[in-house]
Amino acid sequence: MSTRRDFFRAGLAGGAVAAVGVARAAMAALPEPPTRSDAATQPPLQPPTGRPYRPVLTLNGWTLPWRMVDGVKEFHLVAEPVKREMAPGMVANLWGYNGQSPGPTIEVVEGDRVRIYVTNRLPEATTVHWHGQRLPNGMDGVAGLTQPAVPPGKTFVYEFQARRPGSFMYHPHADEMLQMAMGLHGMWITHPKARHPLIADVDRDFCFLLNAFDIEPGAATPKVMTMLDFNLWCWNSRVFPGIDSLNVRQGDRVRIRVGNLTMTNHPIHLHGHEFEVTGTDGGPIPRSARWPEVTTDVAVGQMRQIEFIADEPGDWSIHCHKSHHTMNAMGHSVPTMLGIEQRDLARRINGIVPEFMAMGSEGMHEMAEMAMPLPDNTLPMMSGDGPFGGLGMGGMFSVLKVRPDQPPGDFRDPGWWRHPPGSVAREVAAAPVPPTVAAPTAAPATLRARKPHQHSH
Ligand SMILES: [Cu+2]
Repeated sequence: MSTRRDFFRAGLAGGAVAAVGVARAAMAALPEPPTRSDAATQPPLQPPTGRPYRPVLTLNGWTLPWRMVDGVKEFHLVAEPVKREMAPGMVANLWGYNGQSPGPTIEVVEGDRVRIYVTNRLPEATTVHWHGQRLPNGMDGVAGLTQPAVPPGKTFVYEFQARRPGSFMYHPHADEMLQMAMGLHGMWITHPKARHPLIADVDRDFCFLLNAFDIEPGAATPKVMTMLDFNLWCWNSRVFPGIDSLNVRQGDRVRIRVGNLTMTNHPIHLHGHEFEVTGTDGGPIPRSARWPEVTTDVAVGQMRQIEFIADEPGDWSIHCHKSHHTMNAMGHSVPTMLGIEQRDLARRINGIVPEFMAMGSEGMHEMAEMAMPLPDNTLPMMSGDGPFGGLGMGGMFSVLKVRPDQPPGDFRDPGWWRHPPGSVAREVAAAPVPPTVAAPTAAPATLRARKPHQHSH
């Protein structure tokens, strides 16, 4: 039986958790704000007090502990600058809550009375908006509209009842574009208070936020005026290969809750299984309105909650289906080099720039496998080593690992799937086939006939 004390002790053993007092004397009445600085996925926080529920697992994150005061769950969020490792080899300067971006997940039970202290350690005013909640208007967290903004150095308190079960988010509603571009947000899960006809008991419950940053290769701080052209597509401010795998036991009913706080939509695609969207931030979906999918689009400001039975063993990709969202920071102005013979060009440039490498003549997979010289604090565009070589992925990509022998409740990474003999795609004996060498493309005859002036470029 795990207790809150065990949670803290386990964290301390890992060297990363510390309860930190904010001006201890002045804030004696407030709950201590726990903080974590590392990006390791923490085991689900078994509720030490209050009504029981099956907790969620936040990918590369954690759940915020609380204290009970006269039947009210009290939390303490601290908005502050943080350092976030996005994947090994790159640390970003972000804004977050309690040591991390995203902030810790808040988990409560339908009907709970909650009191959330918010301390602002940022250099500018902020608020917290509780996305999707039914609450008194003055608790909605919109600076100027429903409350004065929380000035730097001050603590405000929000109090309301968690009225309906579901998957929600929290984020600022003050200088929003900048504060969200810096990584200020988190998830909120309200568990049902009793058996709910539309909410299944699941064996594994995962959650993560989609977020995006624009960080120049070699830099560490996001460009905050970017509106659309972000270059790091993240789950919980992590990019592949920094995103932990989702580890389940074969036969488990699995729920994954995905919230989107980027500025574009993300079609999230799961391999090997069909799922149903069972809920949104608007609540559980009636059974008659669910249908099977293998991809679900999560639009801006939406939550999608998917469920499936993990009955196919193996290592199954789960990723955004926009292919440039499964790559890390890159120069968008690189021309297509497919089919362009660069060998002689590279040889001549090497005379001047020894590290120069010609890229992409035969596609870009080669880049996944070669060690390119990169600026400091920059990730390769496509990386990750799998059991069969380079994965050639980055960004919004992870792996659902389904194992017959994964112990119930154990979320540890079981390693790569060992495929049964004869079950992997393999080379067959055939005459060698030379790769197609693209000749400079001639315009089709019809086009040439009609538009003679256009074929000579
Ligand atoms: Cu995407």
